[in-house]
Amino acid sequence: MRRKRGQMDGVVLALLLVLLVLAAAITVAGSKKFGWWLRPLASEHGAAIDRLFVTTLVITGVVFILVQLLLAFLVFRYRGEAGRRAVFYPDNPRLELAWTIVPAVILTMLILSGGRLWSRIQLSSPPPDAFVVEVWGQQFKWAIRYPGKDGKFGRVDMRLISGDNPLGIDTKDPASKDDIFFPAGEGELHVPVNKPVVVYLRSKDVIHSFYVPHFRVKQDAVPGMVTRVWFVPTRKGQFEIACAELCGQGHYTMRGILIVEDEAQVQEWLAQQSTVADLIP
Ligand SMILES: [Cu+2]
Repeated sequence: MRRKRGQMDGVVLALLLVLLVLAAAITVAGSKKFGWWLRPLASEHGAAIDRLFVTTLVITGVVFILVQLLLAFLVFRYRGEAGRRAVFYPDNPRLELAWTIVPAVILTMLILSGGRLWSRIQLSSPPPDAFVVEVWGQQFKWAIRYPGKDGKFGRVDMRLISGDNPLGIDTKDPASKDDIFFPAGEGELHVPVNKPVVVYLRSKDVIHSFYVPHFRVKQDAVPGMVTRVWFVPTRKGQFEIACAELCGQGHYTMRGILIVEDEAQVQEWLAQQSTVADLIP
């Protein structure tokens, strides 16, 4: 009976090892095909985020590997054997203190540096000449509004929302006349390269989250309030916008396109678009 159990344990162990190797192989093959970890960086502030991310990964990764090795060693070293009796080992205050204080200190340092970086990015004000755009979340697409030549967004009121006026723009407000808007899912977000871009976020229904992985930008769009995020794109190209807040059944389809190009190209493109005065009678 004893031998049979030993054989079974051996089979389970072999299967686990095969599974482990298989999982590692799939992960490595997948990373070759889809890229490994973070998307190639395309914003100014992102480098500091990546540094903190890698630091956190290295610290937690080393601890993870050490703990697993220790666990494996202890499981093997003190495995059940004929004649062996368990030792009664109720506590060890010194050891417990050490394994409480050391992780607490490390985690506090990580959290503090994360908080400092976050406030540096999020609480700092964008320069006054920044490029400004508004992005609206709506199940399950993004709507976009540019302030137009005057640089000011017109007033919006949800009671004015209609088929022709999906964002509820108040056409009586003079600042709204030259606004340029794209109903949900109908436009691309064009922004200039190497210039601060401020994105004001709104939502028409539930909480969404404006997520641009290449820019290390992620900010919630909350119904009833306007949130803000700003960044400096450092690379021209097309980037994917995703929704990072589970917002309903179609959440996974909530994608948008962000195009970074020269400022002159953005202005030229904007000049070709219809304004509120053209579109809403
Ligand atoms: Cu969403």
